Amino acid sequence: MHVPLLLTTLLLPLLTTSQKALVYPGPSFKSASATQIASCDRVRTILWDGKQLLALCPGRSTLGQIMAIWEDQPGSGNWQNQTILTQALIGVPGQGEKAPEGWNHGFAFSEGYIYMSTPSAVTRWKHTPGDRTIMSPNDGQVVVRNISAPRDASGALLGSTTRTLTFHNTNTNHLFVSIGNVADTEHNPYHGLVRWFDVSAVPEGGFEFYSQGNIWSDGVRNAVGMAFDASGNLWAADMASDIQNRTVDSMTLAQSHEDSPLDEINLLKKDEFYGWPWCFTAGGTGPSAGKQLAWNPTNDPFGDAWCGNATNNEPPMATVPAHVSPLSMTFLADASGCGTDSHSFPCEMKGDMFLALHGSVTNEVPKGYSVIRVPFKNSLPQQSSIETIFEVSDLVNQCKDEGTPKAFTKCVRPVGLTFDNRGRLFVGSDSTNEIYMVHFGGGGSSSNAGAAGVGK
Ligand SMILES: *[C@@H]1O[C@H](CO)[C@@H](O)[C@H](O)[C@H]1NC(C)=O
Ligand SMILES: *[C@@H]1O[C@H](CO)[C@@H](O)[C@H](O)[C@H]1NC(C)=O
Ligand SMILES: *[C@@H]1O[C@H](CO)[C@@H](O)[C@H](O)[C@H]1NC(C)=O
Ligand SMILES: *[C@@H]1O[C@H](CO)[C@@H](O)[C@H](O)[C@H]1NC(C)=O
Ligand SMILES: [Ca+2]
Repeated sequence: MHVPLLLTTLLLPLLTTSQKALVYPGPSFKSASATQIASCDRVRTILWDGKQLLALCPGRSTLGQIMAIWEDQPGSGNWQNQTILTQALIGVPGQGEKAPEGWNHGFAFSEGYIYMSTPSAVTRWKHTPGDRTIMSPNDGQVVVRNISAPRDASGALLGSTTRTLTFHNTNTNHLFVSIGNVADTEHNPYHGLVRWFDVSAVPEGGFEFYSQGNIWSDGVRNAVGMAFDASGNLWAADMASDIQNRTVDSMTLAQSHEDSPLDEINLLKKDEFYGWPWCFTAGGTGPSAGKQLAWNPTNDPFGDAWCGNATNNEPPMATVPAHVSPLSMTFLADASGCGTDSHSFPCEMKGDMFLALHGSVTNEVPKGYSVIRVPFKNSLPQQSSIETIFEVSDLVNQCKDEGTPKAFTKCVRPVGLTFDNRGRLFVGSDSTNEIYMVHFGGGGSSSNAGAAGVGK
């Protein structure tokens, strides 16, 4: 089932004299172009509230912020911005006084509230589309509390700490919260799953995550990119384990790590199990490629036969290469305004999934560092038609992190992803603090729209 991602040829950015070169090498495109519209400290998630963009920027040390970004006239290209909420780091009683938490990724808007998550809680603030009034940090209401966020003896958080938030497309009070793993080997009721809450009636002090959250899907190792499609199906991009404790197709752990295990695009069905911590999707080109295998084939009953049986372990609907880290997912929806003008993504892409791949940090040859389109047909992803929309140019020569030899983190690392209502795609890069507008049909250029220089 695994077909390698089709990579586009690298195109160097074409700069006209009126455009400034980007501080970091800009992305290149197959059939789109991009403009930097704002900068925001460690931007992670971007959403469209119906009238403007909102960016969640956790910051690097002290203050997280929510930034509103809008055009003075729709389509003018004259971008404005305003920070509407800031958050100091929060000490969690009994846990996090030493290493306090802040917003780190989860961000959603529904029914008059914006929702943000920390590793331990989900909190909401009232918000009206287009409103840019500065809000008080004290006006937040806790919606979900006591999400299991274990810490080591020094107080540092263990395991996956993002809690992705998304709302059902029609049941707009149904909040879905994804929590990743702590250990790669242990199954427990607190981690590696998606729970949901009806936030039309929030109990005093918020829902207790474990006892008052409804399980939607289990065995999902670390679903950070997560979104509903227009048919009401919940999709999640699951980052597979970095460990590989077995030989696959005669290759040892070290030999197969480059291509295996694959990161997964899963259709999350109610009450289904997705394999963590026992199963993974083999990559590579050998006879096992695309198969569901067990990390430990002698771990009765969770061996290869168990993992390969879809009654026990739902296989992914599509895959992306090993370790690329799909951190954000969005769809070109009816409300996304395809075909509005010559910059819009075309309507033949309506219903398609777009994924931000943050990029690998353990592969010899870096992979990801791009935004891809996953075409959908009859409500299902079409593996063989996956294409790159936006990718870092000259990654290998210019983007290497000297301290971490397998990380290529000095350039753009796509993480936030949303469409507006004019068919334009917006991409946030947490490594460079940049927010890009990607419009279709430009043909391989990128520019800086005069936003403040980026820094690291
Ligand atoms: C906010 O917008 C103004 C006007 O376009 C621009 O000069 C400034 O750099 C922007 N600031 C950020 C943080 O993006
Ligand atoms: C918080 O969750 C843990 C499990 O992670 C549970 O044991 C504990 O009772 C919960 N605490 C409260 C106050 O609900
Ligand atoms: C790895 O394999 C060994 C023996 O084959 C087993 O003891 C261990 O639990 C396995 N680890 C995982 C993560 O499955
Ligand atoms: C798959 O698992 C189910 C449930 O354990 C079992 O009933 C079924 O026979 C299995 N299918 C195969 C092909 O082994
Ligand atoms: Ca799986």
